[in-house]
Amino acid sequence: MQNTFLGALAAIVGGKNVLAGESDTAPYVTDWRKQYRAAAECVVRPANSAEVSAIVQLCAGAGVAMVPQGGNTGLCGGSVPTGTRREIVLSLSRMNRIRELDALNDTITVEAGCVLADIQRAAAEADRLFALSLAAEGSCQIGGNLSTNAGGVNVLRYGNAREQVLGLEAVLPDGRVWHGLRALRKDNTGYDLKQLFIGAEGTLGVITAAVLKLHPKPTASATAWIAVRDPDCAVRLLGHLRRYCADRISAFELLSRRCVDAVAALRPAIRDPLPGREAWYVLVELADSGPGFVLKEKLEKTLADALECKLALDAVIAQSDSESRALWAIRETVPEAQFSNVKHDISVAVSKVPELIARAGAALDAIVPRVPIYCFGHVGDGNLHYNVGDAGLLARGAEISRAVYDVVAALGGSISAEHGLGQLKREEISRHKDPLELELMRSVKRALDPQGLMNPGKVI
Ligand code: FAD
Ligand code: 2HG
Ligand code: ZN
Repeated sequence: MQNTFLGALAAIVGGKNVLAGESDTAPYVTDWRKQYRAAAECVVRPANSAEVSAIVQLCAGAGVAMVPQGGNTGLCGGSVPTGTRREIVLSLSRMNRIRELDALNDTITVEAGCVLADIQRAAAEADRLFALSLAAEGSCQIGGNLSTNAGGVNVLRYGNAREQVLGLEAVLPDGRVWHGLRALRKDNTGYDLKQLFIGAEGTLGVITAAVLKLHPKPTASATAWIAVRDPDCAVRLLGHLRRYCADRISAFELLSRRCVDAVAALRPAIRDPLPGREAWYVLVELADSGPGFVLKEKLEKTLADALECKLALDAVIAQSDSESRALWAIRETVPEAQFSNVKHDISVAVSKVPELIARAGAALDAIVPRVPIYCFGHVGDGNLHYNVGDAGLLARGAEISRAVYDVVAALGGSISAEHGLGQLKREEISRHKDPLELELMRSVKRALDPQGLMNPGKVI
């Protein structure tokens, strides 16, 4: 029976694109943090939407569940099987063609398996910017980015993944293909169905292609590394920068001293940009059209004012692209420098970030005194990565997360700002969402996927 099933899959995609041996499937059934691992019947690697459709029809007929997978860089266990039923991994990685770039319409049409960095590169070659950017961009795929509604470092200026999409192509859980690849900026013809699939983490269908927005490519950028006394100063510094630099701010990232130390411990070649040891740092990036020196002068002047009124303690502005890359390398290495701990990807209103940090710290101190906290993230969007302890504390994860999430809830925040729910927060979310909202989500799930075959055990 099983061999017949694998044979039928091989007839669709070719034998070499059905992986069933343990060593072949291992990288696909373990998540990036190595927290989730469960066997799948096989991994299937289709080459186009028609093959995805045929696979989904076959699985629907056989009652086999499907786990869509992109670059497998997700941080909530959404991209790997649960091991609780017959499941296959449906890897989109062979579907990596850029179908079209329309420079006058400022759009790019891509297949789901395109690696994010390849889309950025194609846009840059056409003198455009594709604005989504995150440290995993060398391996995550656009299908995964859309399915998790990824955020990253440019959200405060360009919005998250959801806001980059004009059209979508998706294979529904019964195998039908929805051709929604419209490249329109205005289209009020009923419900915006593409938004259902974006952020659904593969539970409503398989995204196979998308039409994405492009922006003018900035000709100038300026990067600064700034020491601040505390998170309150960081948030007030953001307000100060906004007043003088407005929408030129394309990134505003906060890092605690502990994160910088963790990066230095992992990569001794990475140097501390400033001489002193302060408790908090901000990495800020401005981007604009026009000559680079104008932007740099603007940043210098704004930071000089900030230093004078004690919003900042010290600052350095990158004098070249390589200095800018060196500053960014510190920020982008933080995930690797502390990935085995109790993770929280949380958000509150930007103005409440300092209170969140203070109250969550106090709540944790009461249950695990002096526990190390790795606090960093996209503070320009009110999104913190608030990661606690080390691998030894994972066993107490539920208790620790409860303490953090209670503070988040009291401040009207979210327990998943950008990483999604996956398996990690599937249970926890029912404590936080309005029961009516959960019921509406279940109704949508039942309407699209009555057999419950799309990525079961994730989200709801
Ligand atoms: P996967 O991990 O393969 O899948 C993620 C989810 O999407 C799963 O539920 C999967 O089933 C579903 N899925 C994948 N492809 C499809 C498809 N074609 N159709 C339907 N469902 C699909 N995230 C951020 O938001 N911001 C960050 O700044 C950020 N930085 C990161 C840095 C590092 C070093 C790492 C390891 C991760 C980071 N992440 C970040 C998390 C992760 O990179 C993102 O969630 C990313 O969008 C996942 O893309 P992926 O292709 O790896 O998806
Ligand atoms: C980032 O912003 C990612 O670097 C990863 O979202 C966060 O490691 C983390 O917790
Ligand atoms: Zn992040």
